[in-house]
Amino acid sequence: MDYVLQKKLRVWCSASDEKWELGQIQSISGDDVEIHLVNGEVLTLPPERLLPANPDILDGVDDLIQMSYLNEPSVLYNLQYRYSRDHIYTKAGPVLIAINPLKEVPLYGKDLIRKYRQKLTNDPHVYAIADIAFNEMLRDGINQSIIISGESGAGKTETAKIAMQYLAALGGANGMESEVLQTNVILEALGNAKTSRNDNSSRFGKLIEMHFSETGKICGAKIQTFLLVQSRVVRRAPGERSYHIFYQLCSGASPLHRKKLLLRDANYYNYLKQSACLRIDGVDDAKRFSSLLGALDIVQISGENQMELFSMLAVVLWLGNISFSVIDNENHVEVDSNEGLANAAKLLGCSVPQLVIALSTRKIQAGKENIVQRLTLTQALDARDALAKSIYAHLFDWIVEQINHSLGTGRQRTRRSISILDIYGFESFNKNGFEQFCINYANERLQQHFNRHLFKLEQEEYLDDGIDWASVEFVDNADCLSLFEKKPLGLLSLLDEESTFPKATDLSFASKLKQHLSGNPGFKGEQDGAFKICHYAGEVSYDTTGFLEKNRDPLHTESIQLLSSCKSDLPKDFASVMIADSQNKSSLSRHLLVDTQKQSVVNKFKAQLFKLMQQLENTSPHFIRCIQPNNKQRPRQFEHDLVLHQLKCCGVFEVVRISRAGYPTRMTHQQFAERYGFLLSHSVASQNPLSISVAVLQQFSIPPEMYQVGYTKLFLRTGQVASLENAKNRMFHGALRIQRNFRGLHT
Ligand code: AOV
Ligand code: MG
Repeated sequence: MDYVLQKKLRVWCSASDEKWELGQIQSISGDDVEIHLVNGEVLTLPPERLLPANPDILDGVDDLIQMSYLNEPSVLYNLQYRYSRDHIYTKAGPVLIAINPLKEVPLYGKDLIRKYRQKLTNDPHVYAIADIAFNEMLRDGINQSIIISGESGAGKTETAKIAMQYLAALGGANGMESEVLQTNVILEALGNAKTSRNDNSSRFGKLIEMHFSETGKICGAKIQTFLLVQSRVVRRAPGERSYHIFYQLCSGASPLHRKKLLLRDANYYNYLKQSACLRIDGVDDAKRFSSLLGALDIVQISGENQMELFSMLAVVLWLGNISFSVIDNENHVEVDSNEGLANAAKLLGCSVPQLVIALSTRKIQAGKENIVQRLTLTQALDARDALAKSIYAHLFDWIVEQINHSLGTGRQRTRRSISILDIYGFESFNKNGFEQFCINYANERLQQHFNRHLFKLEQEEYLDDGIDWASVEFVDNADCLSLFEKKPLGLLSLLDEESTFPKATDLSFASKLKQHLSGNPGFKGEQDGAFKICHYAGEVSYDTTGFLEKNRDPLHTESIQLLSSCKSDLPKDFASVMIADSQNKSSLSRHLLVDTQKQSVVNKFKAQLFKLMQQLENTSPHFIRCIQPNNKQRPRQFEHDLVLHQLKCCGVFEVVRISRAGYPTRMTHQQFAERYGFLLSHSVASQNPLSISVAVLQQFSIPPEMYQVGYTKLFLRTGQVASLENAKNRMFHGALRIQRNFRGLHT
């Protein structure tokens, strides 16, 4: 206990386990402490039910490292105190905590941007983080990154946009800034959707790299995306929606567009109406569509390309309306000749019979001959859905490519860049499938990067330089990552292996996991093909249904042939990408007889994540942690347990502990001696930088607990450089005054 129980001490008391209340100690007798609560109640509790509260002068401090007591109720109270006053941002040492306000807050706009730029305010803010990144980039010529993490719905995407707005305001000059900002409108239309946790949930990961000129003007940008969730296009939970763009197109397209695209209302399409949710409260899809058109123009996507984009979306919608009839008792089907079929063929630029063949038959090699086999109902539905998903996924990649083309062509690449990372947040629903498995794996990787920078590297630097440092423990998620990535017996390898067996099923996959991973404390095999993983952010139970199919992501040769024979350009382009992909073959498909040979989905995703991590490692990182205040997406509701859980999972308490005990300023002895050595009033016997540094510290009476002298560097606590800089300035000014006086005498 680092405090003494005494009369009048402000304390947090927990009479029950759920709730902490603030009070003041009135009397202590033996093990009974009498406390007067703020609400007037009087309680008598044993000391172990009490924790010290911070003095009220510290209420609502803007950096948690300033708190005298860093216990859970104190931190929560401080955050809630600020949140209820719309101060949604708080620092936790080097990390910015952002609690989602779930309503408009008066914290943004030109005036505030100017204030942060001119350093007229010190309030924690995304603007302040972006400002630091911007200055460091220009000053040190080092690429920077702003890494935004948090659970689904916590506010990452909004935060990313706020950071981009700030950088665009600083670096705006030639219209490039509005192009960069408008990419958000396009990508959100195609890659975001309403889920049960967030009406605008990102279903893909994004890294946007903004490039600046020597004078700090934006001169280009590059967007990289990660694994878009495809299954949503054809299926999702009730009450959720497919990608925004479908609803926007259906309600906002002009009569001319509607005619050209053979378009109907959203509720006409099976793919859209099946989850019984066509609208989002407070969102006008038609209006959003006109913003989308504006954005496409600003980003210089040509009218022709826009039309191609829309017609591919219409193809996807019409594909969903294609139906099949069973024609024999083996469940073989033929394609119904309906409007869906005719319209999909027309928009694709292929003939109806070509589409029928692709959706209802498959060529099988028997000996030296090819036999054409009819598909069963399930196979045909899968083939149809696979085609729709694949067209959508390729369309998404294609639009990103178009955007990158306009953001980057002809403009010089610089070494001055700021990358902003916004991926899908950690998810735990009642039912979790392959998508959550991938999303949560990505979040584990990101958490590892966070741990590495804030805990490992930070502490290693102290130890390497031989300074006195009591290590702060933190929850390392390396074990969970290894559960995923270990070879050959990790989750990803086992999934890939099982995916190569044509006869394997989701259940055989589940039992394989049980067989090989049951000894792992982070894994638990469950009933009915389910399994649990102990993630850094909590336990999640996954249902293996669909895992193998989604990992193989098969698109039949027939479908690829269909696309390459289409008259429209885009399907042909997609087919060539698919063929190129399949040449990049992996072990996955060598055993699969009919489908394209390509890398498995998790394999590709893992490679993307590794590349991303490598890119981030080459930047100087700035971290923002978004926090979801409640599960209802409602403003002003601050649920203690939920917030506390998120703070604990991401290690906020440890970050604060380390930075409080730490020495944020580091300079090599050489640098320090060069910068401050001339302040010495007497000469030092040895001219080596270390001796000079120590002499400077002594001359300015920097207390010994404020610094540590390492083998190569000097480590200083917060505030110490400022006092040295003051001394330096005073000396400069003094020298100037003397010089001026001296000149005065001679003129
Ligand atoms: P996410 O990106 O973290 O979730 P979003 O950034 O989409 O979460 O935020 C969810 C919603 O919270 C937004 O649509 C806004 O309504 C609201 N919101 C977030 N930040 C702010 C803010 N600073 N001011 C006002 N409202 C805000 V996910 O993509 O689901 O992981 O996958
Ligand atoms: Mg998002």
